[in-house]
This record gives sequence, structure tokens and C-alpha cells, in this order.
Amino acid sequence: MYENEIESIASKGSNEEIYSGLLQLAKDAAAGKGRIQGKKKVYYISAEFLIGKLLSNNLINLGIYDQVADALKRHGKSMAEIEEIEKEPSLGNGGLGRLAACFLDSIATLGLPGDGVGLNYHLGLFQQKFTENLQQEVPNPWIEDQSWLRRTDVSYPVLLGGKTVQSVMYEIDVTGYDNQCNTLKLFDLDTVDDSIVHEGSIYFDKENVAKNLTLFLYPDDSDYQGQLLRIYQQYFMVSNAAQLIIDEALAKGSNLYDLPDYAVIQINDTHPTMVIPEMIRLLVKRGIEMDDAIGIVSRMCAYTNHTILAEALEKWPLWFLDRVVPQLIPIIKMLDVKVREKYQDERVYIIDKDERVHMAHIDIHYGYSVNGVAALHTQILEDSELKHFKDIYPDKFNNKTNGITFRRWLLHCNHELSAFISEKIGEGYKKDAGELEKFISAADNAADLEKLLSIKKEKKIQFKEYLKNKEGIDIREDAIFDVQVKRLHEYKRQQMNALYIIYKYMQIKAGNKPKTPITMIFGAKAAPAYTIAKDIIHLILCLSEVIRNDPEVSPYLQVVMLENYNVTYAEKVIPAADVSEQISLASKEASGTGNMKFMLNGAVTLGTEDGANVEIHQFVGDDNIYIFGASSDEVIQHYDKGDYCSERFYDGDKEISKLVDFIISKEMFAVGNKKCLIRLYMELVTKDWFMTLLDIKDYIQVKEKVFADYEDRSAWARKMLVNIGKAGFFSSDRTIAQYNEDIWKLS
Ligand code: 26V
Repeated sequence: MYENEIESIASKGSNEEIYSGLLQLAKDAAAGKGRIQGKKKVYYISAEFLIGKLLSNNLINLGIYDQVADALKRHGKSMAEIEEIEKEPSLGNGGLGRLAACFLDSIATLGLPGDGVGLNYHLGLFQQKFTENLQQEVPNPWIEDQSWLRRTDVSYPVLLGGKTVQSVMYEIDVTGYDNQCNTLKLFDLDTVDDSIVHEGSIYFDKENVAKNLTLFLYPDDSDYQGQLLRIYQQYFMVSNAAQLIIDEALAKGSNLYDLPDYAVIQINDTHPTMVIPEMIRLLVKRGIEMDDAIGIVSRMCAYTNHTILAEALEKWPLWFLDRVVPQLIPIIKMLDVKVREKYQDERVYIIDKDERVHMAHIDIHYGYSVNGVAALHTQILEDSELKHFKDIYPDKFNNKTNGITFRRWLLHCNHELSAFISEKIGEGYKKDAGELEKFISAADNAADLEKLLSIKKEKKIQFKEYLKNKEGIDIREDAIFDVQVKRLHEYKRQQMNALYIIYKYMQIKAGNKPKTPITMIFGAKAAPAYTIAKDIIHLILCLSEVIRNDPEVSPYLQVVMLENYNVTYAEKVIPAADVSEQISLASKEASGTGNMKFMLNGAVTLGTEDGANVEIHQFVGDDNIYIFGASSDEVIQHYDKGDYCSERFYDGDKEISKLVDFIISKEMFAVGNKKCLIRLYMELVTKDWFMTLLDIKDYIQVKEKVFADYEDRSAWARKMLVNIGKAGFFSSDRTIAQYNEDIWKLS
């Protein structure tokens, strides 16, 4: 199919013309596949969908990638250069948004009726730039005249700040792998005006909601206006979603009392929580009794929790909500009264004594399912964070360990490895990831292990070239690539990795040179108002400069911080990685999904027993992962007792203080900003909320072992093999099959 079209597109003169032709072809091919149908549909409502570039992914799913790649090759072009034309939408912060995108891929691939519902942020998450070793934020306009977005004539009235606005719905096709399509529905307002954003900055007039509503993802909410805007966004998203769901169910014959037979809503973290009172409000408006409406909605909604960090759990002051969504206040108050009538335990109330509305509590009381995203995370929710709720509703709680789509994170980003796997075990693993396990016995011989190493080498060279072209940075492909790419947050402990770099720097200065050079690669954005996170970026960039300028050290150690780390960068760097850094403070990383992507691409994990690392450890066994650090139980105990004191580690251990002191050394001051470096130093010595100094020595010791083990190339290759072969469990197809089996029950 499409031979003639593909040939004619590939023969066009410019890359832009080719991209534009392929975009249209993929859209036509997706339309040709038809929509997945079914009586009951899941609506995955999420403030974030970090979908990444779509061209290759869609061509793969539509079954025409190889044909297109061949035709391009015949015309002296490559897919890689055509892909460069596409802009990456930045509609997510990190794991939560990327998970939503992987889930949409798997829902369609499994042939389940399910759409994503979210917002069409014009400028997405900011684009990161580095100047003077500091992060700068600039807007990231991604919408072009010709794009994957399709404007529809679906439009709903939404009451915003006392005025009714009229929404507009855009759609992006979600292609299933060898299957039909679903859609991602992104709501927007025609009145939004990109020109109110000051040139080159991410600051704008936050008062004018009609003009700014969908400009940015999570605009800086460190101030009152920003927080209000975020509530406006959330309400706009869920009011549209609720109206859409009702409309679609009515069109399929629902009488609204049977709405749960037509629709299930997966609430992705608490951002879409207002869909519960909004849906109740809309049903009551249509003449349904309040108690019946509550019953109907409670049988439709399921909630996923993605973090136990208290500061990330949304609690909105009631008066705030009253300003933005007064129409929901009577309903929220009534939901709270009903809870209070049943349970005399203020820990489960919706509105607390300070008049703050606990969004997660609405979800738990008025949804029928609550899930965590990895076994350990769900266990912590059940045993401590949400224990009072688990006692009331033992049957609502369940675990759904996260997963990733193998189409993007193996077939697309690592053609070489997937071709090798197919050669050894056939193509079955592409649809049934469990089959990957066969790869272990099929490739467990010297020649195949050698081949694995040579593929890794090739991916390193490709990444080296990409980095050189993009940022002008030179790295050596014969170094060990040690990679930590993820959002910048203190609990993820990029600062601990930085302390290791200081350790290694000092070792090399003292004459202890590593056998194989080491290239430490970071990629991370910090929230614009998160000062310490930005200081950590500054620390890494300064270390990079100090080391680069030191001829004694630079042949052995290199530090690279990728600018504007995003999905596209992830697709390039993950296949090139040898070591996957998953070093969060145990108990704090709900799951992690990068850990799964690295494993699937043959990197070996260096990590704590946290999130899904625990399950990765169980699958690969002690010999194929490097675990260090305090356990989640120990950490939780420290928090309970409040007995962790970083000063004791700093004062009591010269080896530790030497590393921390380097942050404020003359070498660092020569390239960095004194204020930022001192602030970070003080934070580590006097606070260290995420216990870096507790684990640093164990980390260094185990990391040294990783690098020593790397020298035995065939033993290392075997670790790679086991990691790849055991990755099958972490396919999002498995995760989605479980959501469907236990929660959605679509077919
Ligand atoms: C958000 C915030 C915002 C305010 C400052 C502190 C803070 C800390 C954490 C978060 C995370 C919010 C939710 C989230 O993104 N969770 C991530 O979800 C992924 C998909 O389930 C999971 O793999 C990650 O472990 C989890 O952090």
C-alpha cells in the first residue's frame, strides 16, 4: 500500500517538503485504519501528555516505516534528517506525562476504545537554555500551520470567572501498533493570545484568563495569580471532558443512569479531580437527583496516585476554589459532609480544619479504584500515606506497575537492537513483550554477546555525532556512558551523583586514573521557581567546566549536561547508555519509567531499592543490577523519628566533608555564581531533606564496583543481555491489560 505516494514524497527536493508529505500520508493512513469502537470507553484525563515527535512512531504503528525508510535511502536521504524537521510538543514535565503517552499507545495497540483528554498548551513547558552555567527558561512554540493537530467542530460552554467561554477541541490520532486508532483530545480557547508573552521570557499577564488560559503547561504557580490560573486550567479541562463524555454516551444510547456502562474515567494524579464534582453538577442539571448523580459518578471514576511527596499532593484553599469555580463549592461541601457523617476521622475529611480541599480525598471517597504505580509505592500508600483510607476501603486499592511502549523505546529508538532481537527470536515480542525472555537463551554465546557490545558501540557513536551537531560538544565513544536523565528534583539526588564526580575528580588528581574514561551525562529541567533544583544544575555545569579546563583530569572524566532534555533527546541517549542512574532516596520515587527504558536498551541499573527498581531487581537478580543505600523502611523511620541530621555526617566524616566543601572551593567560584553555590552547600550541610550524605559513601563504593566490572566486557555483555530479556514485564501493553482487567473492564 501507498508505494506510489511514498515514492513521490521521497523524491521531493527539500527535507521540509518530504516531512510535510509524510505527515499528510501518515494522517491519511491513520484515517484509513478507522476508529476503535465499543460500547464502553476509557477517558484518560491528564494535564500532561508528553507525546514526543510522532512521525516515526506513527509510521511504525501504521506498518509503513520500513517502506518509507527504504524509499528515502534510495533518494539519498535518511529518516533521521527528516525527523529533525518535526517540532517536539512539550506537553508534559516528565514521567507522569510520558506515561500517559505510552498508555495511549498501548490502549490503541490492544484495540481498546480509549481516548486521552487534556489541554492544548500553545507554548508547552519552557525550553531550557544554559547561560553562564545557569538555566534560563524561554517559550517553546510547537504548533505549526501543518501539524498532527486536527481542529474539530466540537465546542462546549465553560463558565470561567463568571463569564461563559466557548471551547474548541483539537484531536491528534493515536495509532495502535498494527491496529486501529483512538484519539487524544486537546481542548483550547480561540481567544488565547500568544503575543502577550514577553519576548524571550515565560512571563505574562496572569490576570486575563481568556487570553492566557492554555499558553503554558503549569505556569509558574509560585504566586497567587499563577495558582489561580492553574485551577482555571484544571476546571476548563474537566468541564470539557465531562461534557464530552456525556455527549458521547448519549449518542450511544445511554440514559445517563447507566453512564458507567459507557464510560470510565481514569484520573491521572489529582489534576483532573474536579471532574467528579463537575460531572455530578452536570447530571443534576439534567434532572438527576443529587444522590443518584453521586452514585453514578462514583462508579465511573478511578484514580492513580503518582507520588507520596506531601508537597506535591494538591490541597487548594476553599476560598481559592470559590473564586474560580463557585459553581462547584456546594457540591464539594456536600461531598465533605457525607464523608463526615460516615467517618469521624478528620484525616479522611475532604475539607480540613484550615479550609483546604484535599483533592486526593475526593478521588478516594468518590472513585471506585485507587492505584499506585509500582509495587513498593502501592505498599507505602496502603501501609502509611493512605492507611486510613485503606482501612475504610480495602478493596479499592490496587497496584499497577508502570510500563513503557516498546514501539517507541525499542523499535523506534534502537533499530539495530530490535533487528538483532528479531533475528534471534522472531517478531513475536513486538506484540507480546513476554517473548523477549527467549532472547536470553537464544543469544547467550560469545558471538552474540559480542554483537550486543557492537550495537552499543554503534549507538554511542550515533549519540556522539548527534551531540556534536546539536551542541558542539565532543565526547569519546570509548568512554563508559553513565547517564542520569530525569526531572531535576532533590529527591532524585542528582546532587549525589555530582558529589561522586567530585570524588572521582579528586581521585584522578591524586593519580588514581580510571582504566576506561568515564563520561557522566545529565539531562534535566528544573521548575522555574525551584531554587535549589536550579542550583544543582548550576553545580553540574560548573563541575563540567572545571573538569573540561583541567588537562590532568579531562582525558579521564567528562561531564555533560544536555541542554533542553526532552523525549527526542531521551530516544538518542538511552540506547547509548552503559549505566542507568536510578538513585532516588528510597521510598520517594513512585516508580520511575526511565529505569525501564534503559534496561530495555541494555544499560545496567545503579540504583536504590525504590519504585520499580525493586521489581527490576527481582527480575534480573543480584548479578545484573547494582543496588546501594538505605532501604525505604529505614528512610521512613528516619522521617518518622525526625532523627536524620546531615551535619553529623558532614562533621563526623572527613571524606564526606571534603567532597561537600569542594562546592564552595576556589576552583568552583572561578567558574560559578558564589551565591548559588553557597546556598546549595548550606542546604546539603544543614538540611539535606533527601539524605544525600546518608547514602553517599555506599554510592561511591558501589559505583566504583560498577566501573571495575565494566572492564570484563563479556561478563558485562551478559548483564546487558539479561536486562534486555527481562524487560518484557515493563511493557505498557502489560500495564494496560491489567488496568483493563481490574479497573476498566472494557471488553
Ligand atoms: C511534583 C512536584 C511539584 C511540586 C514540587 C514537588 C513535586 C514533587 C514531585 C512531583 C511529582 C508529581 C507526580 C509525578 O510526576 N509523578 C511521577 O509519575 C511517574 C509516572 O507514574 C513516576 O514514574 C515517577 O516516579 C513519579 O515521580
